[in-house]
Amino acid sequence: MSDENQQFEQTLLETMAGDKEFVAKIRAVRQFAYDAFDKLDGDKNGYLDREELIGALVSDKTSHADREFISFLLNNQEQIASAYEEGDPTNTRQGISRAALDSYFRIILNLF
Ligand SMILES: [Ca+2]
Repeated sequence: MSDENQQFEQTLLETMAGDKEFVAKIRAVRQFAYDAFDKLDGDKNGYLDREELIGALVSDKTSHADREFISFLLNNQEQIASAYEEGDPTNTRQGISRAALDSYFRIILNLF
């Protein structure tokens, strides 16, 4: 095997390892979002809006690990919210619904 091929294989392996970690992280975020949904949804309207997520992010009660998950949700809020609109485009403005979480993570995890 040439050096170039070896190099290519090495890069490919590293990329795949990176994907595995990424998938594990995405799964962890999904689990967190499902488990913490009711707690995060302060006004119990069925949507996680920006204020609720930011409130949880800055709360002393939120662990470091959970902050990372919440940051992910905040950074991807619009994408997640628009993954499932229930036929009503105003839903994306209300925040993330459970149905949107379902659709979003199904789409993301199908890519791997
Ligand atoms: Ca809410």
